[in-house]
Amino acid sequence: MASKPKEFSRYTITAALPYTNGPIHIGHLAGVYIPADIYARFLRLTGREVAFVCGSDEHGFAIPMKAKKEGVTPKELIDKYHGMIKRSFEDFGITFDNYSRTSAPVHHKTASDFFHRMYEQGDFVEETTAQLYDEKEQQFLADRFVTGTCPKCGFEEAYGDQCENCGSSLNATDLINPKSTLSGAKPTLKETKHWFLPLERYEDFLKNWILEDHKTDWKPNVYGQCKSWIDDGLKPRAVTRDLDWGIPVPVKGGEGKVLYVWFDAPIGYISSTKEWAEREGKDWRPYWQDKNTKLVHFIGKDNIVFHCIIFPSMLKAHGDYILPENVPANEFLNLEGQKLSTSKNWAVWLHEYLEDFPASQDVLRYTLTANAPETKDNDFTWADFQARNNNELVAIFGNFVNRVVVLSGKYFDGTVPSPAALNEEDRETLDSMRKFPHSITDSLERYRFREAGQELMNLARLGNKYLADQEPWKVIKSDPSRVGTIMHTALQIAAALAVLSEPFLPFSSEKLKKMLNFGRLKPGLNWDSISAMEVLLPENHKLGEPELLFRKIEDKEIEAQLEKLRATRDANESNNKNIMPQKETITYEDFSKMDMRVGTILEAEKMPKTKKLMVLKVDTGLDQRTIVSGIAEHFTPDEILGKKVTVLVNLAPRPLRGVESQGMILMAEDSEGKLTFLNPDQTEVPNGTTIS
Ligand code: B3M
Ligand code: ZN
Repeated sequence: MASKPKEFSRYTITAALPYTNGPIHIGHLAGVYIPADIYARFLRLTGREVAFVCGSDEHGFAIPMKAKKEGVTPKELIDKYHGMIKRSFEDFGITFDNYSRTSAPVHHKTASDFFHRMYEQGDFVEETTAQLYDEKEQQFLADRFVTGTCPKCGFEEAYGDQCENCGSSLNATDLINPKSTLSGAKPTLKETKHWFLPLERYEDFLKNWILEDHKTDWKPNVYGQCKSWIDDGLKPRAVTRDLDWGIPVPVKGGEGKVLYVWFDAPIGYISSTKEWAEREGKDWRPYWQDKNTKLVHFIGKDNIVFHCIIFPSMLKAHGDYILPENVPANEFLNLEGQKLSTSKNWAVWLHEYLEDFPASQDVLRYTLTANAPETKDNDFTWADFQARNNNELVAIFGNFVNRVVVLSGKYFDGTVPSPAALNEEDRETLDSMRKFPHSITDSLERYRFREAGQELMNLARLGNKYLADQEPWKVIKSDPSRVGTIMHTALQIAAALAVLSEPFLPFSSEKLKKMLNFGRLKPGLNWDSISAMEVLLPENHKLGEPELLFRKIEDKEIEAQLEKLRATRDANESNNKNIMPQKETITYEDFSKMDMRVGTILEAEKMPKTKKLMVLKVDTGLDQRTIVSGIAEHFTPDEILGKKVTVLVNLAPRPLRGVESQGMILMAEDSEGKLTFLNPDQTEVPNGTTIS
């Protein structure tokens, strides 16, 4: 049993603010919102004071880009998806105390005041630097407006602010071979002034607060990413952008600039709390400024750096705020072995799920909890979804509850019978039941939701096995009094299930409470009742009507889902046939500057700790040189030894993960991302032969 966690006066639970550039899918639920909701419900059920806040993230480059793609204004886009997302959360029983939005005036004010306070304190460094600029679009390029090769891992579609492959947080000028996502053009550099958060100032604080204080209680995947980020060296981060969509920079010289979306968005948790407190007639400050408040951020792994390094540094700099006690980030969920993708429509959208499986939110909640990517990326398959439903929810949980209520109706006219004389087995079963609140609490307080969900199912297994062993349907003829004891015992387990299932299966828990007529119980039952009270459902308590909690999911329903995904994959494949648009015209002079030679690969080895990079030794005819190439996921070293290749030899050398790469091997990449070498088809062409 883990040591008793520190008791707090109140709990502020936040869940990552979803971008309003699309609907939400099962990956969002699994990664962030179901664990956060389970935790918030559990805290409330155990008598804690909770503020569970979230809202739509409506700024940043992603919004105007998507609006342009959909041919609407950014305002129309955010209104459409804010409503859709809010409804999906309500449909799935995600019990936010407040779901706000960062376009709300309360947020603009809160974020502006926050920036202003830091500005007045001298927490920013003002700097005029050369930033990437798209001459054609007359637009500065940062964040999603620019992609290029990540300097940390070689991933070639890293964004200007973040590499989704290795999670690194980047400045756009860090990218190698940057390309404007607006026009495809190669950016130029243009001077512009921005305000930077000098993260290096917070290195000692972060090393103490994370690497020492949270060494044991933060999840290894979170701690590890923070540690490597700190070890890599903290650098200033621009907290403003040249963009007209967002919160205007509230200081002199900020005209035409807005707060960086990742500066304002986390402050959205505070704004949402303010909005809620105002509505409830409460003071918001204790939820963010009282050391006896436990602050927990629920996020996905791509948000770790922003929630563990950048936002805490902002909170520390501001000076009035507490810091998160934990940030139990989940890894990513895949779908049928492939990465979930909004742009490729490779997802199970929540609104579509409910059309195909009406009133089955709990089946998805249960499956996504059972398979949550808590420590590593995990895979959602429709086969597993069907198995979890049919073999666990129907065959164990539902079967047990149905037998208890139907048999109590049949043998005892729908009332709780007298327990008569409990035997050893009855007592042992009830003693086991009374341990479940502790074991589930222990898992939840360590953010082990998969473990907690399976423990809940173990309670249903206990009831199911007890009934199967006692066989009341056989004993009823010979010893009805014994059956009374059996059903009385089974009903206590059903009542425990009704209470303990609420965080995980809120809709089924509600139905079960109705079947057991919880409304007539005085006093009502709560989490602690189960181990504290001798009897949960007293003798002669009138039960409600039985109803099925879960139904069997047929193969044809699963086949229909798989068919839908096959159709999506086919559509993507045909779309992907589209050839990349031609880049902007260049002059012969531009081309003639490139010096391409025939070369031969002499040595090849995978670069340790990276997925994509391979270190090659190439004979270019001019010399033998080292070239780092992002081909490790496509070829093995043995496959390419001795291969004739085309080498761009006069590309400026650049460091890739500490190895200097002196040139580039030219490759063709098809729409599936498959690479092939561009090499002379005559092998006797000597190394050093120029290609023009
Ligand atoms: N809007 C969601 C994401 O990166 C981002 C979270 C903000 S939480 C303050 O997918
Ligand atoms: Zn990277």
